[in-house]
Amino acid sequence: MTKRAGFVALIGEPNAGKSTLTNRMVGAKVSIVTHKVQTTRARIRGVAIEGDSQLVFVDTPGLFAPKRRLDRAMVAAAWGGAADADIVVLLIEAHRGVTEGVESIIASLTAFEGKQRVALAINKIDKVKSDVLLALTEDMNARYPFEQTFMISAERAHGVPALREWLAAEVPEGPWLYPEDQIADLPMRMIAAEMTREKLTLRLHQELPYQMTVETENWEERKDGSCKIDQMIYVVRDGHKGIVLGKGGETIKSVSKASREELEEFLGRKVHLFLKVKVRPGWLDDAERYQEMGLNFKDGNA
Ligand SMILES: Nc1nc2c(ncn2[C@@H]2O[C@H](COP(=O)(O)OP(=O)(O)OP(=O)(O)O)[C@@H](O)[C@H]2O)c(=O)[nH]1
Ligand SMILES: [Mg+2]
Repeated sequence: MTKRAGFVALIGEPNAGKSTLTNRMVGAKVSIVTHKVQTTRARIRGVAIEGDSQLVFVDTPGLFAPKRRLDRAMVAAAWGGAADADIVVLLIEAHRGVTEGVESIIASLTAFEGKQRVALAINKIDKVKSDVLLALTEDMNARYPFEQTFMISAERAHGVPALREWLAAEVPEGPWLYPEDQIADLPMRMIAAEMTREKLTLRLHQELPYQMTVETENWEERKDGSCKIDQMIYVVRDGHKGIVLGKGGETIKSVSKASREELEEFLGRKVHLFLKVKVRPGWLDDAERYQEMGLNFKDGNA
C-alpha cells in the first residue's frame, strides 16, 4: 500500500467559498464561514483522508487589491500558501464568472506556470445553468493552462468527491504528515477565537468586522472536565465598543452564547466562555496582534 500526502492550497477571491470547501473536505468546521468578504485572515490547515492519501488543505485569505497593512499581510499569507503547496486549486464563483479580481489572480498565477500544479474549481454551480458552466470553463482554460477543471458546490457537496479523489491520486508519494486523527493544524485557542469572530461578524454591520479582532487570553481546564475560556475583543473606537456590547449587553450576550454552543460541540464538553471588549485604536498596526492571528507583520509593510 503506497501512502501519499500533500498540501493543497485553496486560493481565490474573497467569498469564493474556500473555507466552506475546506470544511467540507475535512468533514468538520475548522475554518469560519460568513457571507461577508475577507472572513479568513490567516492560513488555516485542515486535514482530510481519502484512501491511502492524506490531503492537507490550506485555506487562505481571499486575494484582492490590498489597501491597509492587515490586507497586505492577508494577501501575502495567501500567496505564500500557494507557493508552498503541492497543488493549488483556484476557486471562482460560477455566477460571477471572470471578474476583474479573477483576471488579476490569473495574471499573478502566470508566475507559477510550469513550476506549480494548478487546478480550477468552479464553485457555487447551484446558482447557474449548465450552459454557463461550459462557456466559463472554456473561457478560463483559454486564459490559463489549468491541469483540470472541476465544477462543484462546496455548500451542497456536489462534485466535491471527484475533486477529492483526483487530489488524492495526484499528491506525492510519501508518509502522512499528521496523525490520523488530527483534523486541523491550528492551536485550539485560535480556533476558539475564530468561532467568536465568526459570530461577531455575522451580527455586526459595515466596516466593524474588519476593524475587530478576537484573542483567547486564557484557557483553564477544570477538574469537572469543563473548560473556562477568556477572550478579548479588540476594536478601534469607543463607539464600536458600544455596538459590540449592544443595548444592555444584548449583542455580546448572544454572540457569547452562539460561540460557546459551537465550542461545546467541537470539544465535546462543557465550556464557560467569558468575553471582554477593549478599545485599542492602533491594533491594526500592532505587531503582537498579527502574531496572534498567525500573520507576518512585516508582510504588511507598504
Ligand atoms: N450558493 C452557494 N453558496 C456557497 C457555496 N459555497 C460557499 N457558499 C457561500 O459563500 C459565502 C462565502 O463562503 P466562505 O467559505 O466564507 O468563502 P471564502 O472564500 O472562505 O471567503 P474569505 O474567507 O472571505 O476569503 C458563504 O455565505 C457560503 O455559505 C456554494 O457552493 N453555493
Ligand atoms: Mg474563508
